[in-house]
Amino acid sequence: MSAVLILVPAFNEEGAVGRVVEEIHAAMPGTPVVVIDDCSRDGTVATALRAGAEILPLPHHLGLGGCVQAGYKLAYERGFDYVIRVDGDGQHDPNDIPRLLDALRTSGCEMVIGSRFIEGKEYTSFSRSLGIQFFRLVLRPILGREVRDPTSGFVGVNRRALEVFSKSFPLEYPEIEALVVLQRKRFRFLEVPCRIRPRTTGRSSITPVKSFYYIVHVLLGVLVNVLRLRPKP
Ligand SMILES: Nc1nc2c(ncn2[C@@H]2O[C@H](COP(=O)(O)OP(=O)(O)O)[C@@H](O)[C@H]2O)c(=O)[nH]1
Ligand SMILES: [Mg+2]
Repeated sequence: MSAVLILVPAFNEEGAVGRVVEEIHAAMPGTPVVVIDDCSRDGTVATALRAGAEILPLPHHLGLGGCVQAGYKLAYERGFDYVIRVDGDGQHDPNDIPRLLDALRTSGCEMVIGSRFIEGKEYTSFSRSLGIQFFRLVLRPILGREVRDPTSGFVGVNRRALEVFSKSFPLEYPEIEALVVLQRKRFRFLEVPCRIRPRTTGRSSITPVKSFYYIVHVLLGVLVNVLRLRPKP
């Protein structure tokens, strides 16, 4: 039987993380859940512990990418075969985890992405959907195919991707650059329909003001990764 770990990155998510952990336990009984705490200043750690999660406390605030990579390193070192990332803000529905895991196991793809655009209409803010459409266009020629939801953080990886990501993973806003890292390794990904729920507490890291910074930052990251894609002379 292959070993599965659920990783939950969290920064100041005391209002949501307890419920997230409980929902994961209900959907995936017996599967270990690690909440990676990015130096939260609220009761995130106490709430997650009460709900039955293990905590990976970061010694410094790293931002989302560093936070997720710390979790990937832990999972790789502990020998897990599959890892599913579920955000600590309650936007990902843990009932979708078995479907992601199933797709990961049966397809042999290195990564599966929970995509909000494959089925029906989903919750997305206006600025977010503009960003998604922009990055679809940017990524298409690089990946050689369309990715419907390139900013989704609801992703599952197998051990081959875990090995790569535990060594090389984008620091701040990781989702889009991670796809280019995958492409560099000629790894495959698959999108699986998922429900993304609106945030009910806490704050998103991508505010309208930060959107511009996000776009420039991610574009530069993509460019650096594309340059690395080219074969060495
Ligand atoms: N905002 C923020 N979230 C972080 C950070 N480190 C880890 N996270 C967690 O990463 C997840 C995704 O962040 P979020 O801001 O909701 O991104 P969005 O869903 O793409 O708008 C949440 O579970 C956060 O708690 C950080 O430095 N800032
Ligand atoms: Mg979120």
